[in-house]
Amino acid sequence: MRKTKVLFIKYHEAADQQPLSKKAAEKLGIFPSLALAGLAAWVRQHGFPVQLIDLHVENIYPTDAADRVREYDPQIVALTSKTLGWPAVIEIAQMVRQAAPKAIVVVGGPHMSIYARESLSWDCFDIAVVGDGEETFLDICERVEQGAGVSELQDIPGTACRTASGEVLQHPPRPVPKDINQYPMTAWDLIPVRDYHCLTLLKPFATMVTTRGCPWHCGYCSQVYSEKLRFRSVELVVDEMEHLERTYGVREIVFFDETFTIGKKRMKHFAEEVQRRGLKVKFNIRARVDTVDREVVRELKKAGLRSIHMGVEAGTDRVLKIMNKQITREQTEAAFRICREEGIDTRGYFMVGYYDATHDDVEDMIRFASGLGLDWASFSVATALPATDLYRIAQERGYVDGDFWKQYTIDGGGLIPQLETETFTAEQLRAYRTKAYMNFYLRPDLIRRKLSKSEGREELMEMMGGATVLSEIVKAQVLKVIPQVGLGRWNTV
Ligand code: B12
Repeated sequence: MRKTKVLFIKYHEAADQQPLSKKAAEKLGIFPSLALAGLAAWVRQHGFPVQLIDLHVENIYPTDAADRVREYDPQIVALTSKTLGWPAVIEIAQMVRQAAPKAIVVVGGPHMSIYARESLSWDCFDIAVVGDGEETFLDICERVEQGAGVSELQDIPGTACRTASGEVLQHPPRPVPKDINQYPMTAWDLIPVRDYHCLTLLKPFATMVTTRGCPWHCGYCSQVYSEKLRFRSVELVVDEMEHLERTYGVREIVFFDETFTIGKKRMKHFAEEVQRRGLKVKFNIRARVDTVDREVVRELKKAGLRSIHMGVEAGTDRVLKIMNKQITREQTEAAFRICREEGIDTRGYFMVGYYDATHDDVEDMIRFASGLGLDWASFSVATALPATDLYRIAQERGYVDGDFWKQYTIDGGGLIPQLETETFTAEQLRAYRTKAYMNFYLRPDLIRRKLSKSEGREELMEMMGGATVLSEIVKAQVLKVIPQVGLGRWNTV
């Protein structure tokens, strides 16, 4: 075992939703960080002692973990960051600086792939890692093991760092790793698997991502990854499922891949392998409507597929085109019909307020959502996240102030801009979202359908739980105490 101890700390993802009660916040779902637990497994495999603290699952503030940081006395602290979580990540880094002043604080994750340089204006961070983290992070750990201090970590490819004079350097990225099979499975032993929860999942559950990269370019998606798709082998994926079922009694797996259903041959192989090993664990997946194939859905169902989630986004081909979603309304109808006929639970995601959408488009979308035969639907107001086409257009048209997210990174937060356009005020968008939820969930045919299913009563309870959360969110939004951003995506699972 090497002597460099590495501590991974996961931020509280509900930090931007503080007005919600603890009960409601918990209902929205808490998931493990695959980034941190994956990197922990990887450096541990190379001999480094590791520990992981998840502030979210423990539902504690960063300062509540200070004693544990002090006690572990790590040489390296590793943090992950998404744009919306950025203020929460800063708080952790500041706590670490106090509790373990000598530790090198490394931050990675999607936000670093966009604003690494600006992030380092916060001197509680030493190094920002851009893109896939394994090789770069191992490089850092090995150098520290050999005695390097911060000043000797200033030439590492794939990082940004701050020099002694305060200058921020950003080095060229590393080549994107082609083979993701070389990385070990998530360090599940570091994670309190039974403590994670989500309204619609069988407990205990686990999460997995089996691919990296995405070849599509949807206008609202933060393009922080390479477009080159890379797959984990079916054998390794099923090994992990087997491990989760046998070791932790996991009953459901959430495959968080944006499009799980890529490659008919791969899907059939996956379904066969799960059945060959006699696994009982159920799973749910995310897919694009244009990758849904009846034969594949049937095979996946035999293997344990419980539900499928797909982005519908809009009810008109015109808006889908503006979003560059590269699907049609007809493909959407066909995909959900197949899933319904094959007995798979379905969830659709919809967005209101995309630029150049009209009031008629939104009304169309609301009607479309109710007519698709979905079991669940999530509606969100379009948010112009950084590194999206939507953000570029919003800047060009003056819907947001300059480079809002850059300033937010430097300031450590800010009131997330609501995408008011010539067509919609923020208030109208909120009203449409509420209308969409009411129209969808208060339909007698939906309630009847849920009651006719064996899990119907449970589902209605889930819906009631969801309604409580929703009413709190709406209340909070009316009071304007929380940013509009992203809420629709919170109850995605
Ligand atoms: C699973 C997931 C979720 C889960 C989170 C589960 C969890 N606790 O981690 C849920 C559903 C809760 C979620 C919520 C949201 N999500 Co999300 N999510 C994903 C998804 C699909 C997979 C993430 C994942 O686990 N990947 C697998 C791991 C291994 O990859 P990774 O996280 O990128 O980590 C690698 C590198 O980034 C790097 N790295 C990461 N951390 C660190 C740390 C260190 C120290 C180092 C060295 C390297 C490093 O190394 C890792 C291995 O190579 C991604 C898209 C994707 N395909 O990755 C979107 C994604 C991360 N989410 C995104 C968004 C926008 C959101 C929401 C804002 C949605 C919303 N509107 O509410 C919220 C944010 C909540 C919050 N406050 O943080 C964006 C983030 C964009 C951005 N600019 O930050 C993504 C990229 C989707 C997209 N393309 O738009 N999400």
